[in-house]
Amino acid sequence: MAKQIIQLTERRTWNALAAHYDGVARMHLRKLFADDPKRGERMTVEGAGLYLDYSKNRITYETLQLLLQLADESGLRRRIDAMFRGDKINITENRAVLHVALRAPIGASIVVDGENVVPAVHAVLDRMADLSNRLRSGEWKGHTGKRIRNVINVGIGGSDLGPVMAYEALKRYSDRAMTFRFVSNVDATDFAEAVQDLDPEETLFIISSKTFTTLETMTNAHSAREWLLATVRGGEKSIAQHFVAVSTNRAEVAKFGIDTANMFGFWDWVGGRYSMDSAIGLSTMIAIGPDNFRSMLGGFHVMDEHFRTAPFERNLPVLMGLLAVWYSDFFGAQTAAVLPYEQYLKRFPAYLQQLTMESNGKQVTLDGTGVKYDTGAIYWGEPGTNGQHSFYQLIHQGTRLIPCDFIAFSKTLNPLGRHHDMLVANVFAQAEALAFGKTAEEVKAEGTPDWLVPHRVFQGNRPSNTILADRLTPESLGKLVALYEHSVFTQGVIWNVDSFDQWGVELGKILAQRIIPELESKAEPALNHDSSTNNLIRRYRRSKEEL
Ligand code: G6Q
Repeated sequence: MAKQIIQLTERRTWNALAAHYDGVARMHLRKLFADDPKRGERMTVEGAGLYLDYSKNRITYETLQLLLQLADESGLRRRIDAMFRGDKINITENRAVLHVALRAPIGASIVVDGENVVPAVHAVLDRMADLSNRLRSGEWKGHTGKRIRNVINVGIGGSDLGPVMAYEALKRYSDRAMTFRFVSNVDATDFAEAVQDLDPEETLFIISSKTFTTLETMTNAHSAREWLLATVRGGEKSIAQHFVAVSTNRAEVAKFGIDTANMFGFWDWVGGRYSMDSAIGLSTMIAIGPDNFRSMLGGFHVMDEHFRTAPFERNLPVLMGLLAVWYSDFFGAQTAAVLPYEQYLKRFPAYLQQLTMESNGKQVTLDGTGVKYDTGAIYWGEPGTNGQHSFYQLIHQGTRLIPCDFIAFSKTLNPLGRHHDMLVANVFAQAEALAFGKTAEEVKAEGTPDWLVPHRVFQGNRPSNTILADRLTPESLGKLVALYEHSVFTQGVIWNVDSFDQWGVELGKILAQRIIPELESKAEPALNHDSSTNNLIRRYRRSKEEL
């Protein structure tokens, strides 16, 4: 990769944006809307079947032009092409970044190290479909001949958050005769609670781990194996009917005792947090069936193509990515809220936390020099309307600026009385209240006593995006996830960071490996940590001995 010599803060457009910001920061959305009665129609874009209204952002048309210019100057087009072409853009791990290949149609060609990877992707999908069909039809039986009714995905991070989110999001499409659970934490409570009401003879574990060496996953996998063998007394033979693996590490899978015929592979060019549409999505496919899974992939692909081909001014992920940069770096916004008004998307914010924060929580550029600007924001959120009765207070009247993404669907999967109109009315009302607020004059005109007026004023001018889709389907979920994947990519390109490594998770893992024997050893260990860590270890050792 060619070295980027010009630092972001030295770019002409960056400095133009900084100067421009001073003016925009003083403008109120009330005025911007009043000055341009068509703003709410103009600052919208429809792409890949999703509608984005970005008019309630603190921008002018000039801001938009400057941000788009910044994207050009930062080489966004070149970097998009490099990703789709299979260039090794994850430079610190020397890997291609090709989650887009996971949803490429069968005839496509994406070449990595001289090989078209698309046929291999489809071969794995076909094997996953075969397993899913056999489980869903009852043909695949447990060791004692009972039908498999429970599927437990054991994995963590990228091998867990996507599957959990997708299962919850697409529950309406799932086989309700089967139970799906997800175990991730090394805290034994996670495993114990997941299996406490299940019959081992009817349970299949999917051990999902790219490396097959992750401490949490392997600890849980071994506990699962003991739990199974305590009931199903078939020894190693029973493992084959109750365990399958999703991994890139064949040797470790075999060592665990899983038949490698029941191993589903993926590749080093699929990052953990970008893997829910690879074999890591096996639990999703078993739950919703292969056809639905393929339509989810279709949705991802439609958004991939939109991102790859749409002009930047009409490109949803590009616009959302640029707006995220605008708030992080010019308004100094520390966080961003994602607020899905769809109960099935309750795990979507948690999924996005990993996607965004593990990708762009970086402090050095691709050249290894320290950044002189803020990178990835803190993402958080809860499904509406619940959040309205808790943290929205701070978004409306607190001192911090929190850009919000509202996500809503025109049609509900559970039509019931007036619920859906009420739900959607709340999304629109929140975005409206945030943008326009309520002035002191308006509050006074309602007869509010003077002393109470300041408490009841809403400043407004709080920005938000509204994303509208038709209905939550496997396809629209794929589009939504891809929208955020590519928005994250756009931000990473502007910030010139490697959005695809995650070195920040390493140190704690290494230190834990050192501390485990110190907690377990019978003899008092010689401790060489700092005084706080030493003291905590001693205290824990003492109290675990007490009755
Ligand atoms: C994601 C990260 C990380 C990873 C987990 C699990 O991008 O790489 O969250 O997914 O650490 O790793 P394994 O799949 O190797 O167990």
